[in-house]
Amino acid sequence: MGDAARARLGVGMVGYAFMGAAHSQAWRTAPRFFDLPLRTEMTAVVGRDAARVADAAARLGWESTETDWRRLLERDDIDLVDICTPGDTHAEIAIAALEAGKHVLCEKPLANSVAEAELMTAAAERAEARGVRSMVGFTYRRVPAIQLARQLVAEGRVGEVRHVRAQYLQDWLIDPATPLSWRLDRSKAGSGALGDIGAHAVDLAQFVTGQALIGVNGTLETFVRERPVAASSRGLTGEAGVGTGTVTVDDAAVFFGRLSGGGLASFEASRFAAGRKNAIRLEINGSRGSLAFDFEDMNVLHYFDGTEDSRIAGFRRIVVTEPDHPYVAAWWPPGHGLGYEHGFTHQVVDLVDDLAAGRAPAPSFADGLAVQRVLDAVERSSDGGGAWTEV
Ligand code: SOE
Repeated sequence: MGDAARARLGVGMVGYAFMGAAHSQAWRTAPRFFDLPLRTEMTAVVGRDAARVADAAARLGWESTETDWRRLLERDDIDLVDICTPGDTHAEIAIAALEAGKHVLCEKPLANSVAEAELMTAAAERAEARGVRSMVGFTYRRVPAIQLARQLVAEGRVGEVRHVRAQYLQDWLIDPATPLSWRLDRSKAGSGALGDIGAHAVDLAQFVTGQALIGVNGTLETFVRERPVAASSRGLTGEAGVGTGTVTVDDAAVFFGRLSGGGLASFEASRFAAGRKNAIRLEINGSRGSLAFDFEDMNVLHYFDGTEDSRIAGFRRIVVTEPDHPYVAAWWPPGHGLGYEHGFTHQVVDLVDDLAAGRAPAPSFADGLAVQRVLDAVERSSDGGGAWTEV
């Protein structure tokens, strides 16, 4: 579609660290590989330090800068606010932006508590009635192999779902000398491995099966309770001048759940799984077959068709890079593969398509709230010695 025919969508992004960089590449790349129905513009990026945000804008491709996110709400050239800040700021920014009539894309987990997530969802529902849209950033939904897995479950190819095994394993905290950062501070991050990566595992399990978790029991653990305070994180958790500070979140979470369809699910979220860098693993075992995925081999989905002749049946390794696989036609020839960043690009594509079509995007804030309720139930269960806890 030609530029003149498309309405403009001015984007203002808050935060420019890891997630800000990932979102920036998505806003830069989406219009170059996909035929977007709106003319997206990277209008402004926000950070508190004027010099550092100016540097980030130049590096990441933003046209202007602000040092206060509230300025985005006053600007007529901003249509959408993209929130890439720690969880403790999500509710305030998202609610204000929606009330100011700006669409919102908010990083996961939606909030640091169920109460905040409820307020955000209520604001999103009020805004929705005025055509102002919102989406929460569970980007792994947009990995082609995950989309295919959901399609296969919906087509009945695994039959009735009996077991879900979901793991999100990293190892970046194994070294006790790794310093404190906001992700280890409950007041900033809400929780640790549970909310940061367990949230993705919960969302994927619910998304792929199309079912909700109705109850859980679980245990959280913090293996390293004191860590050095890096110069850059002084004042964040430890006191300035003090050599170490306290980790106030979980390092690992292990929990079981029951799905609304009656199946059982087990979850592990850990930053202490040596050698596992970003291993999001999902296995679905149904009455007719199974599916297995590991993000460390993200272009592949394994499928076992239990209806096949047992002499030749076995897990089939599907390389999910054919043009008729979700999103793939816009990219490379079969077998050339996609990476971590493509999920963020697909997120922008789907969001812009929904905005142009006047559709409510998914995952919605209500979907983010549903995940938040599961996380909260896991924490309550752990506090209660691992007791069964309804979501
Ligand atoms: C850090 O553990 C982190 O960056 C998460 O916050 C992201 O959501 C995940 O995509 C990768 O790991």
